[in-house]
Amino acid sequence: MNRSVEVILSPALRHLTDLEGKLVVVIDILRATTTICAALHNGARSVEPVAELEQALEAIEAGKLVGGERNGIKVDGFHFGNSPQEYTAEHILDKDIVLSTTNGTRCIEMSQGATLILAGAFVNKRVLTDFLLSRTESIVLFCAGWKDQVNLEDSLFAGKILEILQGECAVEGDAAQMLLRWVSNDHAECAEILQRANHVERFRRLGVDDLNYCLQEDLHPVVPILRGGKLEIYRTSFI
Ligand code: 3SL
Repeated sequence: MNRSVEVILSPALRHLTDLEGKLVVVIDILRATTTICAALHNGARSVEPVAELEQALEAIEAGKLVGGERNGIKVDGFHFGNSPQEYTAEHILDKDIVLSTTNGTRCIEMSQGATLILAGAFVNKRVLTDFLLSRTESIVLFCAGWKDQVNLEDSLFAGKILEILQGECAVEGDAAQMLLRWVSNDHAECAEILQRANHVERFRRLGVDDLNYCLQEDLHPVVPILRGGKLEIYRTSFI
C-alpha cells in the first residue's frame, strides 16, 4: 500500500502531524461538519468557515449571512445558529454563508497546508468514502473534539471511516489502530454509544434536538471541499 490513513484525535495534537501532500477530512459530527453538508446540499452556494468571532461579526457588518455558535448557543446578531435543521433551502438557496463555530471551523483553518481539505460527517459518509477511495493522496482524519479534548462522536465516525479505508490505505499510528479495534468490536448503534457523550449531555442541558439528525447516514450526499477559503460541493472540474 503506498498511501496511508492516520487520525488526529483533537486540535491540541494537530501540530504533531505533517499535512503536506495529504488530504484532510475535518470531522465535527455535532455539529459543524453536519451543518456544512446540510447547507450545501440544501442549495447554499458556499460556506466560508471562519475561526474567530470578530471575523464573523465583520462579515455581518459587510452584509453577509452568518451562522454558528459559541458553546452550542447561537451568537447574538448571527442569522442562524449551528443546527443543520435551520439550513433549509427556503433560507439559504443560492446564498453564500459564513460559519463560525467553537471547534469545527477552527479545525478547518488549522488544516491549511494540506493538498485538499474536506468536511466529513455521517450525513455524507458514503460519497465521502467513495471520494477518498478514488484518490491517491494519504489521508488524515482530523477530529474537532471539544475545546481540545477528544470526543466520542468524532472518534466513532473516524473509526467507521478507517474500517472502510483499511483495505486500501495503511492504517498509521496508535490513535487510528485504537479506533479501528474499538469500532470493529463494538456493534452497538451509534446513538446508543453516544448516549453518555459529553456533547450529548450538553445538548440535553441546552434543549438541542439534533443528535438523531446528525447520525442519519447519507442524508446529504455531498463532498464539501475548500476552495479559495470557501467550502463548496466537489465537482470533477475542481481538481
Ligand atoms: O464546536 C463546533 O464546531 C460545534 O459544532 C459545536 S455545537 O454542536 O454547535 O455546539
